[in-house]
Amino acid sequence: MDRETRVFAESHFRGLRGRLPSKVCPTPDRVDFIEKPDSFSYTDFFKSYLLPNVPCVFSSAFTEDWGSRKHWVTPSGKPDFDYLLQNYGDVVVPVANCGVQEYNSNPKEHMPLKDYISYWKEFIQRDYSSPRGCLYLKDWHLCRYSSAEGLFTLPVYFSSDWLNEYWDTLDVDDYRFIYMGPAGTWSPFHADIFRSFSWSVNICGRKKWFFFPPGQEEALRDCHGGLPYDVTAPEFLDSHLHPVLEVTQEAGEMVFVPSGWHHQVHNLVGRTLSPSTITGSMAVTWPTCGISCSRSCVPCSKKSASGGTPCQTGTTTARSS
Ligand SMILES: O=C(O)CCC(=O)C(=O)O
Ligand SMILES: [Fe+2]
Repeated sequence: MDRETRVFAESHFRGLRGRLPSKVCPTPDRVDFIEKPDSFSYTDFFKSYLLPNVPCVFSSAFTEDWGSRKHWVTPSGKPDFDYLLQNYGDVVVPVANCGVQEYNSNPKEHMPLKDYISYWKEFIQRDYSSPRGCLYLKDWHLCRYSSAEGLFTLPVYFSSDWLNEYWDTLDVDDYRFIYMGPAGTWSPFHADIFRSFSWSVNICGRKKWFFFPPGQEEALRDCHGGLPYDVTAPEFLDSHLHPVLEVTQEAGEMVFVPSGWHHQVHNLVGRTLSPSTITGSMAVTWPTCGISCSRSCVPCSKKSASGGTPCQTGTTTARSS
């Protein structure tokens, strides 16, 4: 955290005198798109997105120098299977079957990356279908077992990452994941682990994100209190009952997922390949911000659940996509 942000944060939290903010959490009706790295500082991010706990999308200019965007992608914007095979072919990766629901997730198996890429090629040849189902390589801890030198650069906005710093110190685990899969692969409705913030860069392809502000998930529970598995089912995507923020993420773009926001993610274009790193902060102010925001959003969701006026209606996008 730089000095300007620290001074701002200290004064902000001193002003709260240990209380949670009483103001209702502002739920945005659109997701901001940040175009230029040069004119967007850490303080800008802290004040406009991290502290209010709202999502935003960074343009591909923010990840222009990433080695993965150069080496993992062919000149025509597709995953470079040859490069991936040469460098990681024998690495064993976790693979989920998107076509099978197991509680609110999917069953997982493990296989060498070369087997997954064979499946993927065959899936494309068979016009995006396979008797093996729709397999999604997810939660691959590439940084833990291989050198990720030069592939990714930690964006300054997420440089305070207490979750990974903690696990790195113990040398037990990490929360830096790679996702890869053909069109049709998707991640069911969830909120990120330990109420952390997260960010996700799309290396190639296109992703569709559905975001629900903290507390809004209460309106989606079934009669047993269970959360949905798939919010794209017709009963959930009625934007009058369940306000949802929809974001289309293009290649190179980076999505900031605030704490406690439930989301569901679909890979749209032929192939998608993206690393996703879950971040937190060493600064004690971060968790405080997340908790206060989610609490104050709860009354909104109760209103919409009972059929009253929702906090916000309609589906919005980062841009005019
Ligand atoms: O890309 C995906 O399938 C899921 C990503 C996600 O949930 C995340 O980055 O938090
Ligand atoms: Fe997530």
